Amino acid sequence: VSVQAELPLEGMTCASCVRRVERALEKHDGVVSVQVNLPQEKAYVQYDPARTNVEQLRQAVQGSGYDVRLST
Ligand code: 9UX
Repeated sequence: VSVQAELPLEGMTCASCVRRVERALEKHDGVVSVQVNLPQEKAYVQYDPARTNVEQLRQAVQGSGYDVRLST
């Protein structure tokens, strides 16, 4: 089972940023697939909710030097 999260990113301004965020998320446990859209500043992450969650994904993004805008 996997679900999709749409993460609003901050601090990405070039294609290398996109690759960094993608790689950080791709190697994260439980992540199935990642697509980062630069103009939208969004990461679309397919993940297994039994193995990870949005907060952990957010920490993975932060570990790569970027941030996820907190939404309510
Ligand atoms: Mo591009 Mo991103 O020169 O942190 S890698 S702006």
